Amino acid sequence: MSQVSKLSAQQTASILNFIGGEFVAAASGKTFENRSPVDARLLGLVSEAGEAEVDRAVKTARAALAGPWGALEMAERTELLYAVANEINRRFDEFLEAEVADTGKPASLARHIDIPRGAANFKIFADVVKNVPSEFFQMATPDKKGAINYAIRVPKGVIAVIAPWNLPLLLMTWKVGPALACGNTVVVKPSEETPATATLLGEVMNAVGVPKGVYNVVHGFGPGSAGELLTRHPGIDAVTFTGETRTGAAIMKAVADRVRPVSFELGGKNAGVVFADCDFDAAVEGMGRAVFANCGQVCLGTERVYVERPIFDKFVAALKAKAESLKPGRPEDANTGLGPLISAEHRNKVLSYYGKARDEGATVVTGGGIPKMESALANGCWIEPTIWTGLPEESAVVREEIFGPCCHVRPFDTEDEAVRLANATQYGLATTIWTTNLARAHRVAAKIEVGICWVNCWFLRDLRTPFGGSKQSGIGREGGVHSLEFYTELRNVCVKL
Ligand code: NAD
Ligand code: 6OD
Repeated sequence: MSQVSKLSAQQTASILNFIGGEFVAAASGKTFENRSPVDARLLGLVSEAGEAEVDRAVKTARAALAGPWGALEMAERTELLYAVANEINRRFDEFLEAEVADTGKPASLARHIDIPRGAANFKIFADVVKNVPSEFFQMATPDKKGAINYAIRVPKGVIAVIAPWNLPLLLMTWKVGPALACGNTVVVKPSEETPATATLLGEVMNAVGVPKGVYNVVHGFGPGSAGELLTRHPGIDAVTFTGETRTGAAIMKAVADRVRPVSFELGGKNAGVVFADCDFDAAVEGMGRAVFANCGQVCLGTERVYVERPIFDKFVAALKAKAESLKPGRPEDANTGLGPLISAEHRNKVLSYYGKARDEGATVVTGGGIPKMESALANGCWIEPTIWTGLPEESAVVREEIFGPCCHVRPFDTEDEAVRLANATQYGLATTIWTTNLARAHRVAAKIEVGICWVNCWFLRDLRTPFGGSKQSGIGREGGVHSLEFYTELRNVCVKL
């Protein structure tokens, strides 16, 4: 039976840590509940790794580096990664079921984005590492015999991967894929909210013959739990993390004494900029996705929308219609347009911003509360998609990341004003611009302080391009060869002839 699909009748952990190729319960016997955000039903009990399990996972990963994994040729390693991708695709429905159960997101979304990208992340980085050019220089020397000087890439070592809950498999494999392709081993700490697919991936690793200890998973929380234990462990060589900016700050402190490198994909308060010359229907459709997809729980999503004044009223009305067309419901229902938020705690946070918006005098264009659901779903973490206008830019609702299906819409009059408003944030992750004036698109894209600027699209990207955030939205870039900067060390070799 799969490790993740059934809740144990004995109420022992049904989701276990994965260490050295084995599924193991924590020696402490500690577990925590994994509940569905759709109806609060208990999905399983998760074994919470303690110091002993984290230590074992890191040491096992170290041993695998020196052992069978380190001994593989690159071609053998990449073959295994292609096999991992194929096996995820073969077990597509199991991954889909597990991801949808943990997140409550519409199955159609996970079917088109989360699971295919989970598999693709292994294939793309296997392709990348096979095609990296290396530097090579011939040098003159005083004795006229010369030297050759070149750089080789070696794995960084044991990588700690700390993942969030919004796109669990996609974002975890976005880091595990390149880490393994470069010859590292990993210890993954999935979010406590979404432990299933990382665990299922352990079965895949075993099935295709990835050596034991290469991929390890420890479950638990952040502070005082598996997350902090892992980032503080002296045996890790680097930390790659996706999550909130303040968690990134805590992880930086945890690794500071040992001066370990970090790669951070952090929070955002992304702007959408809609010019009057845009393709109106495409802009409404695109901004609708950028604001409401995954119930607003996408780091690249838009919570600040700036619309050129001549089309402001028409745009707000069209976005309102879009929001109101999204029906909340069960993930497997084809008519479901909106899933729940991830947890009751997160819903309380989002609702607190809904309250602040009202208190600060926002015009609530639509939403602002909790939808009425059928009784079986009444305990789920449902929330209404919400649009506000009329708030000052200093408002917490306009400045802080909410991570819910909501946005504030404000008019602008000039291109310069739009750029200034978009840049007025401590974050710098993503922007989406809508215009048919290509010269303007290039001009504005160059001025907006973000890691990625979309023009007339959103969430579209060739995975070989750099991905990451500016300002407080991150440190470093991953994607294609850019991932190699983090997951390998360059070693300079100079040979006197
Ligand atoms: P989070 O920071 O609360 O948690 C992320 C992970 O870090 C979890 O596994 C958590 O257990 C762990 N963690 C928490 N505290 C820790 C600590 N002190 N030490 C070690 N690990 C710790 O983030 P989240 O709520 O899971 O995800 C939502 C956030 O992630 C949002 O801010 C969103 O913008 C951001 N995000 C960013 C990107 C990006 O690419 N920039 C992508 C997805 C999500
Ligand atoms: O597409 C990706 O690779 C990526 N890292 C997406 C991040 C989405 C944030 O929620």
